[in-house]
Amino acid sequence: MSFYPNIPAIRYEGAETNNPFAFRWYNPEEKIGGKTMREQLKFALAYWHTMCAEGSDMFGVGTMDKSYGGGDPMRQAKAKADAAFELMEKLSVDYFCFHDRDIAPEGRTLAESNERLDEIADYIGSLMQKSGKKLLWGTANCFNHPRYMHGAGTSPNADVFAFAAAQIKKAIEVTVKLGGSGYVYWGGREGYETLLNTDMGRELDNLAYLLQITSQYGRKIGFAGDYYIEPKPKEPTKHQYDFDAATVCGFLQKYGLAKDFRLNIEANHATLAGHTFQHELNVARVNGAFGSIDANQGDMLLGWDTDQFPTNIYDTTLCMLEVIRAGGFTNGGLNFDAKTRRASCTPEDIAHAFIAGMDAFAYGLRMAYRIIDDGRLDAFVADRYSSYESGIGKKITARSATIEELEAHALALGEIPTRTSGRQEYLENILNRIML
Ligand code: XUL
Ligand code: CO
Repeated sequence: MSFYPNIPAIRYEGAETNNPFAFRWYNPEEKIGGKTMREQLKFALAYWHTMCAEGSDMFGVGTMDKSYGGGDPMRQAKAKADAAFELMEKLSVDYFCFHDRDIAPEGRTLAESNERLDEIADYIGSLMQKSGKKLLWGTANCFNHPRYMHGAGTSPNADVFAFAAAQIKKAIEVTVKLGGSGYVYWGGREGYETLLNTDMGRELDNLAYLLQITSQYGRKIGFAGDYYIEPKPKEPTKHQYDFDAATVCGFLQKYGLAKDFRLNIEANHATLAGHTFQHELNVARVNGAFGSIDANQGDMLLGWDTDQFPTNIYDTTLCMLEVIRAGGFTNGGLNFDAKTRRASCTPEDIAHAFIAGMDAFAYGLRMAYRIIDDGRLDAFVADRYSSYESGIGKKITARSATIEELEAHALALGEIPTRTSGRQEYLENILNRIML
């Protein structure tokens, strides 16, 4: 039985094709930079958007049917899994990501929720075995239920903290059972609405403790992948502690978590924080914390997380340039944390959305290698810092310059004689010439 009878298997047909159900840039088996595009890009389907979200917003109910034949919630959960695997197969998407509550409905108690989760995880495990699809990462939904309204790890209520720890423990167990290569922590309620009722120091210490005990437990049961924090500055709370990549890197270092945790950078979260996607990836990379990507894009005219499928080829190009410079994905990948618009309400719209996102990243990957092969941007940057390769600059680079020496050097100069151009517009021309 097919859930998507109108979606054919999507194949690469090249840039000239007019077939809307074909890839123009994503050619899974084509080698680029020594690896296939499939290996380079590691696309993943986000269960919560693609399989669960029905298009509701603050002003209206859902517009899409995600009931998979309806009936008993556990029957529905299995049908949803069947549908997910059909979709991944047709779209050539090799990985998926989920929250515990996306794949199995929450029960009346934690014990019942755990039982349901085990049953569905086993079912998904059998589908994985048949299809070869893999789990990129798992996570726990510690933000939807009213018990988490004041936070999970940052709740003022110790019972809630314990509940969150238990829920994460189980989600890590399921991730390990399904061979996941990552586990994500997204602190959707880990922040505050007002400082008038908030002990920020205690909340941050508690949040770190939650990450410490749950991540250590994961190592104990054999999780060898990466833990990720996913920065986001706001929404749903007014202020979230995992504000942006730089904030999270400082937090990880302060609490001794840096060796186990990396960052899952989401494009739309970057722009919400007032940064570019490229900036957040760069911060992660220079801190040795680059891990994985939630691939989407926001709307520059809106101040919230619209989670659109990515189509901006400048962003995908500069993103893939960062990924290549970080050494490529190891345990991470490109998870489409993205949804079709509320009015794009048919299953075919899902196919068009994935094709757009996958082609945009495939194009970005091709362009990133073109930029590297062209070499002009790299050469410009190397030349811009060349004064650090000789004389006093070399001593600064070696950290052997004394303050007295630097002062003597500056006094002898009297003033900096030349004004050197940063040549931004020249470089932007180069970028366009390479891309167009
Ligand atoms: C929310 C968001 C989450 C995380 C996983 O903005 O990005 O879906 O990716 O909890
Ligand atoms: Co995300």
